[in-house]
Amino acid sequence: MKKAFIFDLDGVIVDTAKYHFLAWQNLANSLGISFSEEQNEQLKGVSRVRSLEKILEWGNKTISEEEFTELMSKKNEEYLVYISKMDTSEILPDVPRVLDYLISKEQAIALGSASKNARIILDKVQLATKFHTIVDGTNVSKAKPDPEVFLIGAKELGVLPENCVVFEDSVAGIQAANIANMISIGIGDAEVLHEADYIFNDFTEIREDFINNLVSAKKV
Ligand code: B16
Ligand code: MG
Repeated sequence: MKKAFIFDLDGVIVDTAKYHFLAWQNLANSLGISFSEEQNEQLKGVSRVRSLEKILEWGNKTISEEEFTELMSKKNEEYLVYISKMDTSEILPDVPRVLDYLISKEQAIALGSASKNARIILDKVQLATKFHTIVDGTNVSKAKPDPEVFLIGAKELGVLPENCVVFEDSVAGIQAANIANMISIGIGDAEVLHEADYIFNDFTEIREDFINNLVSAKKV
């Protein structure tokens, strides 16, 4: 039986949340807005536009449309400086093992990320060739928890949603997978990701027999 396995990027394959944090923090501080790691948590899986809107809301600040666009590119320029220094050492533990096992079992594999920088990051960590299709922030119009990103991935792989498995680190991403009627696997804190069908701290906990069961399982 063939299943599709859809991977989120930030927080699942690599820990780029720390770079988003540094770039958003600099930007927030330049506007006189304080920005904590807890607030950064709330931006996981959230689009760039929505992230800036939230920071401005937290700081009770209104800016012009022009300034908004300028700030968005400024944030991304700084983020790209961090990204440019990434290499394979930044891949989260056991991600390549799970990807290679799925490939050996001839399963379909997609990326389903909100990031417009997903391709650059996958190239930097040399994982781009492991994916049959890459769906990212440049292909979607609706942000997670809307299931659009995962549904496009399933369609491109020619696999029905109920035969798809999604790995996600954000609440919005787990909700998107559930709405899409896909099996949702949370990577991270069990309390935060309690809506997921299964939860693991990281990929080191995902064993081959679990993957074999997923290959024959169906979302109920
Ligand atoms: P960019 P994911 C998301 O990626 C991040 O979690 C989120 O923090 C970020 O704002 C969003 O991508 C957009 O990223 O600014 O690079 O387009 O977790 O969906 O892979
Ligand atoms: Mg993520």
